[in-house]
Amino acid sequence: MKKSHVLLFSLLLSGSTLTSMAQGTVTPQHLDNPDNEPAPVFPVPSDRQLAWQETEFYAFFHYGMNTYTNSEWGYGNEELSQFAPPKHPDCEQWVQAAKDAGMKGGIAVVKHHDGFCLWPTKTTDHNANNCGLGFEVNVPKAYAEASEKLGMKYGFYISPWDRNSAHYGKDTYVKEVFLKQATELAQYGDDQFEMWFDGANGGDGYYGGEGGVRNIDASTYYDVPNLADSIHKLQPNCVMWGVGDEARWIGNEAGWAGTTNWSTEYRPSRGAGENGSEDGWRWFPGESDAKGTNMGWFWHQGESPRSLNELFKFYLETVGRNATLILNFPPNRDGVLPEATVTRMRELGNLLKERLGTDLAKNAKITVSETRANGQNRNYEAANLNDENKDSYWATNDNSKQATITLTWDAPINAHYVSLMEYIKLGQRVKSFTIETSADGATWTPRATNQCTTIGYKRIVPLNGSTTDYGNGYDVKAIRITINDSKACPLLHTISVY
Ligand code: FUL
Repeated sequence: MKKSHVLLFSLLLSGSTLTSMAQGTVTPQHLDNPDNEPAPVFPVPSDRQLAWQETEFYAFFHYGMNTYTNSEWGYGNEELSQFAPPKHPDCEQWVQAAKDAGMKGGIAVVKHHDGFCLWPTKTTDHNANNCGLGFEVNVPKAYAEASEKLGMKYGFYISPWDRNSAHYGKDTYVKEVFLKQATELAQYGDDQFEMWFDGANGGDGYYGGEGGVRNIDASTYYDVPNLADSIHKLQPNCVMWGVGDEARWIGNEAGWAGTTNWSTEYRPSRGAGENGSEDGWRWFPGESDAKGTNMGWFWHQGESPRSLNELFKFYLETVGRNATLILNFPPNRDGVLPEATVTRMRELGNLLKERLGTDLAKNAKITVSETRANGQNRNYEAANLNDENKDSYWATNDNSKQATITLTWDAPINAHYVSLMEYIKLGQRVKSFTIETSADGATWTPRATNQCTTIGYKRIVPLNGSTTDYGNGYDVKAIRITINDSKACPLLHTISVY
């Protein structure tokens, strides 16, 4: 900086300090930070990742050629005439069931590894519109329209691996087939929230009749930068899952994330991602994909939905552990979800409402050990924790990494769960916390010990430590949350008690 600039800068600085002194205000008046906002802890999520995370719980619908051939991975040589729905698949029924299950959206599979496409694509003849059905098949169109009508988020699964295409494994596949298909799909609806790019890449297949094994290097082959650009131009809020590298695979397909789960990561997309990495250099939040039924991803004769208790456990161990949950329910050969599935999904929605629908923290008085100094247009008070505004938050001053938050009720409440949400816009911070309950407001009992590490976007802690046994809850007058350690001053925007 030139000497004259330094002088001007210090004059400005002292000017502003003088102003605040003259006005007698106790609020720090930083030139560059009038609201006294905490500095971010990097990495932080993009706007797209933030909006995606709020989807929390959504459906997966595996439907396609496999539905009719009783398989999970078609080879790519299936006869087109095998695909035989009696009428256009009833996407609105799927989306309605997802809504009734308490989900906020869903992903429809429109091309699986067999390369069979469920829309009138220009890229291949291996598609549902060459099956002689007598009606047009356009699942992405019908699915996006149904979702928009019912106020649900939507997106599509398009398999990068294509066992039908003669081009697979060559450059022409990426340029002439895959990128074009993804771009075609990006035209459906105005606001897709996620595109699912599966990790299964290469192996044997029909490959236009040539057969054999084709291997690719997934980290370079799919030209992800170009793919991402093309999709984001049309769908700016669309997170590119998996191969697209904007959200990570939790890695077990069994409906659970670690009790410690960072949304930050330094490792690549593949493999176990249940915990993330505390020192990760990029924001790479976890999504858990799981089957809601007892057989495959696709529909099979004789399948049944998982028990309500199992599904609720999945929810607590994913959404309740800073991951999203994409739960699969396969439509059958009539292109509809079977009755038993629809019923179970509705039961799940009801159970979620019953157990996590009434937030008792709304009527609590909240006190905290420390409150960050107010800014001009922002305060960091405890009341922000139960004000239903996700953009207001409680914070401590910069140098405090520990704090306590106490909720008290005039009359005792019966509590099963405590839910905490960090203000992740400024990074994930909390490393360890404790929850205690008190029946009389004087003596305290620690709950769910050894589980309370990270928080992240959302953490739901069962007070009895169990994700399977609902129990009788605890009659309490007060609940105390102690943040024991944090990367920087902790920022929470919501506390809920159920
Ligand atoms: C896997 C695929 O190979 C399965 O068939 C299924 O689509 C699942 C969700 O992802 O990797």
